[in-house]
Amino acid sequence: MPDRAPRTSVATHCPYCALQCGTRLGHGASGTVVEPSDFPVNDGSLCQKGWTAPAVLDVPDRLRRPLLRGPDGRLAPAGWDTALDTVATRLRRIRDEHGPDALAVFGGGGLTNEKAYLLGKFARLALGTSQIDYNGRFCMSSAAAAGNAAFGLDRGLPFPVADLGAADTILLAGANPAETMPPLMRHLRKADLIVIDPRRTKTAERAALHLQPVPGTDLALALGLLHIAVSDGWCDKEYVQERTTGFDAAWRRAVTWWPERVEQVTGVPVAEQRAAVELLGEARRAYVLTGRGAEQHSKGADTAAAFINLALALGLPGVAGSGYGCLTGQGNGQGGREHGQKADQLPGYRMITDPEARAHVARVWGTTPDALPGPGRSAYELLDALGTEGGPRALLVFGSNPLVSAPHSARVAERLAALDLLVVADFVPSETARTADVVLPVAQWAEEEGSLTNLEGRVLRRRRLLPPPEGVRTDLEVLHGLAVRLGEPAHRYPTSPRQVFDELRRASRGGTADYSGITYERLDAGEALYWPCPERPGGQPHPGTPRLFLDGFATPDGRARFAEVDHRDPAETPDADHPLYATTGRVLAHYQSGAQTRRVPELNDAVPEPYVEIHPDTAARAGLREGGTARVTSARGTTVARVRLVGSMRTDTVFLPFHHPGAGRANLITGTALDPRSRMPEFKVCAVRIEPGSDAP
Ligand SMILES: Nc1nc2c(c(=O)[nH]1)N[C@H]1C(S)=C(S)[C@@H](COP(=O)(O)OP(=O)(O)OC[C@H]3O[C@@H](n4cnc5c(=O)[nH]c(N)nc54)[C@H](O)[C@@H]3O)O[C@H]1N2
Ligand SMILES: Nc1nc2c(c(=O)[nH]1)N[C@H]1C(S)=C(S)[C@@H](COP(=O)(O)OP(=O)(O)OC[C@H]3O[C@@H](n4cnc5c(=O)[nH]c(N)nc54)[C@H](O)[C@@H]3O)O[C@H]1N2
Ligand code: SF4
Ligand SMILES: [Mo]
Repeated sequence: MPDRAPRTSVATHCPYCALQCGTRLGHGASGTVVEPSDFPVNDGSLCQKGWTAPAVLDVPDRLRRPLLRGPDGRLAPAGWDTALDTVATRLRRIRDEHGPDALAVFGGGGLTNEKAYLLGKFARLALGTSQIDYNGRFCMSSAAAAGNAAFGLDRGLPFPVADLGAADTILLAGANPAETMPPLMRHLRKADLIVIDPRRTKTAERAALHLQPVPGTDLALALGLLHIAVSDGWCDKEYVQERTTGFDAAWRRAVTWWPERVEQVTGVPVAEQRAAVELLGEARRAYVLTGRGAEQHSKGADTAAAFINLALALGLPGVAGSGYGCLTGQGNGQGGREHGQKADQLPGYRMITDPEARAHVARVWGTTPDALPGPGRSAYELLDALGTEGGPRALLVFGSNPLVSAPHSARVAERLAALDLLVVADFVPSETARTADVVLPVAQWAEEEGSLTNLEGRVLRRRRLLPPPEGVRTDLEVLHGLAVRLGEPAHRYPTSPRQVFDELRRASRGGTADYSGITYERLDAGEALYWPCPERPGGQPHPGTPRLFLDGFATPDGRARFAEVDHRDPAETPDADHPLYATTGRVLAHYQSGAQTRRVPELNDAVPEPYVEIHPDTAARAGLREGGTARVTSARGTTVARVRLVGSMRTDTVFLPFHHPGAGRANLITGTALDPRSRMPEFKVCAVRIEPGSDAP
């Protein structure tokens, strides 16, 4: 197969975050080498993770053969036929005994568009289950819910990243791009930044104004900023009149959030609230952007909506040079939420409950609408139900490491252990893979073709430099192999990414995220294509849509909707037993559950163990010293971390990165309260106590 021959160099993109920095991969003396390309989002730069990404291709414990857990309880190598036959036989047996919803799938926002699409199809048709969701639920779901409600469509940034470069003011609510997307900072150099973060992050250090609220109080703060914008005359009345609906109802809530009340709840001084609104109001071009700090709450959707309300009152969304956006996180966090691996969705960002959507997708899949299951459980609810009465008894994981990254990890570990069958496809023995009954070794980014959609909604090609190591298959090949063994026709599960993409285009046609006009040929010719990009049979090809909403929003009447939202407390607030807030997040050197970056020596050396940031006074009261060990305990459990004294921390708050496994997992303490609209867990706030520990973390 010529398609499999190694190439000397390829233009592709970084395997990690949603910025999808452009790279060129080639062969060097000691293996694969990477350099940045002049792609507009990274403009010739990469972060430390991007530079070291090739190291993951050759990690010493790379999975190269399927593993089966034997009668002795150990994982042992097996051939592919044996592994896939075993999985298919056990899936059939469980389905015969307990019905199709006893089989479940957990996907990931790092999967290519093709994989996400085929995984959704595999779950609904080959397994016949409604029980599929993915880690994007932990990531983008709150902003997505708010964006869909306000604008009729959810595309993280409805404008290209480079547009930010011309802004006068940018408000970043709960985002730390200086560590999570460093090359993005190049586009933020000109603007005055307003950063809302309980911590003085590297991003906050570069801000004109840093608002440092109590964790979990952004909703009150956003209502307060709207209050000031309207009372102090910064509201764009003409825009509100012509381009929006629902202002009065939203204002009825915000009117009660006068600045002094907001200061009491959030801790942000009135003068700073006013200064923020002035910076935004005076700007000719301004943006409001949200990150996980504002969104990963049991009121994350309402909080994102409150920031959208503020942006609407200032007349920003749908105006060239200004806007609202959310910073999507994972490599394919955008595409991953469009092609049907979410419990309530079908390809094209269609809703699984919509009869027309079901009819369209059933046609493309060569089946009838009643053959398609309905909506399933959301990610945490799915994990929580594993092995329970009426819950799934088998789980297939593609592209996630929930044992480290899901909330309340002790509970998740217990549920995974209660399964009759756990199958994990991965290229490294992640913590979750190590507990599996069957581990399937798959190809990595530089070893396969595909496409991803970055945080701007731009569709990108991932290209193959090398063949996968001997014994390793692609995710598409794995899905094909399982589907056929489950009795599906082989042609329904193509293993060629191009063929899957062509089917995805048809499935997305007419949907919100319409890819039908995008082809590998157009992408390979260097066209910059942002969805929606419908096919125009016979006519000029559609140019794609870099900027959405300029002529109107994607709602039936073309107007954006203000949301009627009000503040509420987090599910947990400090009390006598647990007197501090804990919040969690990321550091530059590690990615997510750390399954990949902990295996790269340079990254692991940068942050080799879990730590907790604590204000020196708070630490002293608890008897903790710099470099010592802290036990951090919530109502769910205890995690162990190295103490870092940070003078700029709030004295009522501690911070833990969530990249480490074992006893140092931050998710041993996080809670399971879910946002009622998005089903997002409250990763960003829980109540804890801290005390000295004896063991090193
Ligand atoms: N280095 C690195 N980069 C990454 C990733 C990674 O794992 N590592 N992951 C990628 C992914 S999937 C994602 S989703 C993005 C996430 O990117 P970000 O949203 O930038 O990342 P986080 O660190 O989770 O959260 C951002 C900030 O929220 C703050 N925060 C905590 N609680 C609150 C609160 O109640 N209110 C407010 N306003 N802020 C709060 C934290 O202090 C933190 O600095 O990063 C992407 N890029
Ligand atoms: N406390 C706390 N917890 C959090 C968060 C937080 O801020 N605080 N953030 C949440 C967020 S935003 C996210 S996105 C999640 C992410 O957390 P996870 O879902 O655990 O994400 P990763 O660590 O990227 O796990 C991806 C796994 O899949 C593998 N993998 C990568 N690419 C592929 C592929 O193409 N195919 C297959 N088969 N495997 C692949 C990797 O090797 C890795 O083992 O964590 C969430 N958890
Ligand atoms: S910012 Fe994101 S995409 Fe760019 S090099 Fe770093 S991890 Fe990769
Ligand atoms: Mo994420």
